[in-house]
Amino acid sequence: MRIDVFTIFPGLVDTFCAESLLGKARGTGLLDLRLHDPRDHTSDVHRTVDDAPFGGGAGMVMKAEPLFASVEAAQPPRPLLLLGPGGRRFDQAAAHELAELASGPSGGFSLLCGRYEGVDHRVREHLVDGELSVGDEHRGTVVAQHVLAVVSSRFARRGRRRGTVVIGAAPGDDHQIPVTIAADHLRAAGYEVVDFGVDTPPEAFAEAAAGASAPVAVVVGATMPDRLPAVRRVVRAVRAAAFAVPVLVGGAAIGSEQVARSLGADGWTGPDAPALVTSVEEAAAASPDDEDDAEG
Ligand code: B12
Repeated sequence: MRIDVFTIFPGLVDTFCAESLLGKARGTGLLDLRLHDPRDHTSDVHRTVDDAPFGGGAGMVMKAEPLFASVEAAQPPRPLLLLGPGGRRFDQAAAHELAELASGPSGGFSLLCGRYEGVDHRVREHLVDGELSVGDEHRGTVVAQHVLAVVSSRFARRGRRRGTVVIGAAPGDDHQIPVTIAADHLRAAGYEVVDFGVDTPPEAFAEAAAGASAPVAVVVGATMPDRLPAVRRVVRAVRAAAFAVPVLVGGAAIGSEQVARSLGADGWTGPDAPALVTSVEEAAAASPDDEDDAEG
């Protein structure tokens, strides 16, 4: 599938799309991502891409000329969709429709990233084929991620007072926010945390579990139910590498102790981060290697 992105921050998009599933898709040739910087189609020394709105009004909008020239030069697959708050809400149905385009004659689609107060009206009228909005849900995500980054940086790292907990999201799960919150709560409770973040291969969990200083627990998470088989694979890998280490599973996709047990885990972390801390404490207390931790 070819996706062309027109953005004045091609480096940001390229870096983000080099990681995780998108990175793998690019590596295997499934995704042909092409980035275009409208600044390459400016003629002034400052490479200006913004201008006051033609009809007046507050702020600056993106100039029409560099955008038209950039699209003209790239001949991107259509539809070309402007990303803006006034557009159709991007949801699962929209994602499926865009994916369908890959099997159609265009072989993909293109995105034009707005900036400033918006884009010159001629772009909306004559250049793009539609407009998409990432929706209220992800406006909230952006706020949450920024707040979380600040809060996380203030959590004290209290060292090995209570032992190490290994935590991460299962392979194919890219929901970082819950992992970060869960890891921060464990740190605040005095655990040293090996935080693998998202999309963690079973081998990474297994290796950490079997390391020289055995962790008090391994915690595997999933936010999407379709990742449950991947959680099961992680549990198996950890068991095979370090049978005595308790394995707990959690995250929004795992709603009960029963589901956790059906995945082969020793227990469920409960619905939120405070419950996770309690379940790690209980698992560590029940574990035969608990003597060091009891010294606290
Ligand atoms: C933010 C978000 C994203 C962001 C994630 C950004 C980031 N850096 O985290 C992005 C845009 C990447 C994203 C992508 C996708 N998402 Co999304 N996403 C969400 C959203 C809006 C919020 C999730 C969140 O952060 N919740 C807040 C956390 C704090 O709450 P929590 O999960 O309950 O966490 C607590 C517990 O889990 C608990 N816990 C206890 N123990 C443990 C242990 C561990 C290890 C963990 C992790 C947690 C945990 O503690 C946590 C803190 O209290 C939800 C919708 C929603 N409103 O919930 C959809 C949602 C989860 N996403 C969904 C989907 C479908 C996707 C995509 C497939 C969309 C797509 N077509 O590309 C992709 C999948 C990418 C992937 N491979 O994983 C669906 C899942 C549907 C389903 N049931 O399968 C949801 C429900 C949206 C929807 N309504 O359709 N998403």
